[in-house]
Amino acid sequence: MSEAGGGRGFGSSVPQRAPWSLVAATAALCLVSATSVWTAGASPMSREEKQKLGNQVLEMFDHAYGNYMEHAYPADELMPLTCRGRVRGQEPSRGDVDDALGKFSLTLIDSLDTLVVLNKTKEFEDAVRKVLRDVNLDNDVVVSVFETNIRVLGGLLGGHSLAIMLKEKGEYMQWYNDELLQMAKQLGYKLLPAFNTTSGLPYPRINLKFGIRKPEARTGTETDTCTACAGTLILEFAALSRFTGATIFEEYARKALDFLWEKRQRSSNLVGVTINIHTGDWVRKDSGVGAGIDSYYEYLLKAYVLLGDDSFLERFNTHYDAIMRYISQPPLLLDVHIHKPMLNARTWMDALLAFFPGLQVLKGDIRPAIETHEMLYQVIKKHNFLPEAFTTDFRVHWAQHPLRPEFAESTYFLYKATGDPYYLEVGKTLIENLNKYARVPCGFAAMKDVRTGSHEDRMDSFFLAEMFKYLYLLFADKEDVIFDIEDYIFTTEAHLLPLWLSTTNQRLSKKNTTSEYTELDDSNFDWTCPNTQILFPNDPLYAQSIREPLKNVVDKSCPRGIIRVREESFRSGAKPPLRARDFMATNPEHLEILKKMGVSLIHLKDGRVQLVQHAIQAASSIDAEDGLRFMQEMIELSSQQQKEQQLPPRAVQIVSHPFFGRVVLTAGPAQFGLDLSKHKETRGFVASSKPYNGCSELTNPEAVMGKIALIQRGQCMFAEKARNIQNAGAIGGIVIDDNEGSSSDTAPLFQMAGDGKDTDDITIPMLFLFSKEGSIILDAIREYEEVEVLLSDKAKDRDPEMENEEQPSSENDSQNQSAEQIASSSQEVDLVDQESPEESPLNSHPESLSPADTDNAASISPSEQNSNPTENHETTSLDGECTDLDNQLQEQSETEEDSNPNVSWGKKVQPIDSILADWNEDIEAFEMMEKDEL
Ligand code: DMJ
Repeated sequence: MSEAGGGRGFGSSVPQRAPWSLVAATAALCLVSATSVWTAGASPMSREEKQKLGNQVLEMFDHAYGNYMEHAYPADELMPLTCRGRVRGQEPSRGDVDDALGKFSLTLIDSLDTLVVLNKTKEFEDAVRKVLRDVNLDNDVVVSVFETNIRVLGGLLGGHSLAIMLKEKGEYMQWYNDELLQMAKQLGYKLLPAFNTTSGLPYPRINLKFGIRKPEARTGTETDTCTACAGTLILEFAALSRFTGATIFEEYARKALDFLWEKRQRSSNLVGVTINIHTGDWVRKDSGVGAGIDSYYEYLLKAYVLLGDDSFLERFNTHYDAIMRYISQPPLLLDVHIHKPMLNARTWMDALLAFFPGLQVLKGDIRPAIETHEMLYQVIKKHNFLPEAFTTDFRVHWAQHPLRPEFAESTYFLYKATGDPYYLEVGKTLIENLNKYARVPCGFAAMKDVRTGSHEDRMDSFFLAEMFKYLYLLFADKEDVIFDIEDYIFTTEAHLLPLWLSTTNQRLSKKNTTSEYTELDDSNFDWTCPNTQILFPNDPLYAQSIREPLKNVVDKSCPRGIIRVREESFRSGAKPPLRARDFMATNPEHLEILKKMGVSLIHLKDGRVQLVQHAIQAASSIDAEDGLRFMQEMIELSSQQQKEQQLPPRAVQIVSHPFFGRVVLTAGPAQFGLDLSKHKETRGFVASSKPYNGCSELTNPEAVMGKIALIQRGQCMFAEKARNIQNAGAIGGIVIDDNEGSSSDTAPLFQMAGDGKDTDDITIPMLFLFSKEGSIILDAIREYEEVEVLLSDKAKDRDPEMENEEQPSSENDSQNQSAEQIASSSQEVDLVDQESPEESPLNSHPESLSPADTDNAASISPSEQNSNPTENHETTSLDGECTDLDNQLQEQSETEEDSNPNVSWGKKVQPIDSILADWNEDIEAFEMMEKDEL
């Protein structure tokens, strides 16, 4: 795809200028800029190098956008492994994730303003015409109000904002007459029925054609929504009101925000993750800055920037103060309970919180931003991407990574604030990893599992809306962008809204907003911008000096979670409370502590031990609180162990032309045969066995000899199939599911069980592919005959020699063509549908967790009783550094609390009846967290 647009972009030669500049989108707030010239630390990056990287971003965007337009449009998203469009209803449902898809060409709309930022003005003009011609906003489909707002309404408004900017410049978009804005208004009206609740909080979903509640709508029965879902509307809705003069949108979004503010937990000033839209009760009382809450905070601060309304800044500052007091445990950000904010609600963090350092830059709080960003970067260096969730000791909790842009966003803002070339190097790593691990012939595929490097057939629209903008802008100088980015604010989906809206159609300014600000003591709030001389005290090594102590925080972390420990313990020299992971049922001292905490041990008939806690039996309220935490840890540990006892997924990587290792499929392991985690991977060409089910002696041994045999699932035991192909001389086997349409995207990991007998005779590796992944290999054979794959526990780096064989000029063409052919032939796969009752998904590990209905209870199996559970965990090196880190955190905690008299709230001794009153809510909240999905 050719680059267009006014001769700008990285190809043009412009004089070198200092890379540090003002923080985009902070014009109305704090202009945090690095004022001193960079003289030390990370070496400065030359203009040429930055141009090279910028051009690489452009090429990557072309690869993603070009493949979407060629193979998926007008569908909502591209499926980059099968190279076709994702059309809702035509693919197996993925649950809530699909609520973003409204049959409105989502990716095209989400990409509109990215085209302009990347100087693809001609393509933008074409894209706008396509939106106006093809997009229908009146489909009978139930969509998420939040996603539709940030991606579609935001996309249309961002497109409109840049269309009028271009029109004014006089070269492009001269024909444009606010058509995108009219569409945005139409969509705005379609979303309004969602606000028809007594609280003013919107329903989470709406039918684009029938709205809410009508029988045809198939929605409107929900009672809960997430805080971010209700609190991330004001930028788009206010922009719509101010662009059009129709005040109703801003009014509704303000009401929802007012209600959330009213409902904040008054003593902690935190909000929960989900709220009942009718009663306003918090449904989930855990609180963090990631999933479920993230952009609520973002929009409070940015609403102040865009609308100039002090009330939003005041609210933001109040919440920020609470976040920094309770949730921030630098470099970690850990969820807590809103009503017991000194109590951690989790021992893991989610990837969405990676936006927070960027928001802290906007707020002007650079130090914690640098710290958290550095910690996240080290997690990325360890796993190539940020896993959806990772533990406090930086192990993978949820291994997916859907190419989220939050970390790139924070990197961009930190670079703008510090001018430190270190952040350019970070960006370079992100680019390299995307190309190395996520790039496939037909786009970029989400990571199914960052540990194996396997892919998911998914390229979310936010990848185009956000990732490419932030990466491009990171390396761009002012001259590389056709307009002044600092005249705009980024929405949470990185859509651009002009700051001049703050002075347009201001009919709903502060005086109309429900307010109770007089009750707040705002004496501690910054109403002025931080002085950059204080932030960067003439020290070009400022950012580096903050990063330095955290250099090895991930590699050298203890294999234990870092949990806030009440500082009373430190002060009094008392022993820290007993941790679930340290507990041994045979240790009399531990049993004594349990008793003090009100926890009793019940020996069940089947040999398991059940723990039950009655807070009222605890020696004191502090012991009761310790007991509660112990039980929560035990529940979490137990479910973690369950997960870890299952075999991890494996990878099938297609290494022959034209894939060159770029397509990695998630494969299920077998409980027999060669263990790929212990042995070298197996590489070989694939051949179908005859009979295809592999249930009898093969009739084509010459075809499978020395190869990896493909066998269909069903009709006999997996072990029998393995023996038959092994006898025919196969070096490995791949069993392909016979349930048409099954996919690792929607089904849980499948493990192949043995046949209940000794399977030591099976020495070849066996892997399982669901039908969709299997058909990718079958189609490749049809197309290329010789298909070589690699079976392993982790995808191998792309073979550089193979890569070199490619002709860069024809790369996209040939790849796209082959992928298209694969896609079309995939429709022809005709696997016989057979029953395979003997092969049910394995669950050989009985549930070891059985919370009782009314009590806080957990069970442990006998085998776990005497062992320290951490021994089963994947651990990182344990040495003196661990103690240092703990001490560091401990010291921090002490210093923070010493210097902050307000923190005594957290130390308050809670009366036992108040603990009891919270009891059931805690259990409920915890159980919901367990089920929680991003
Ligand atoms: C985007 O759609 C938005 O940034 C949203 O606020 C949450 N995160 C996704 C991408 O990860």
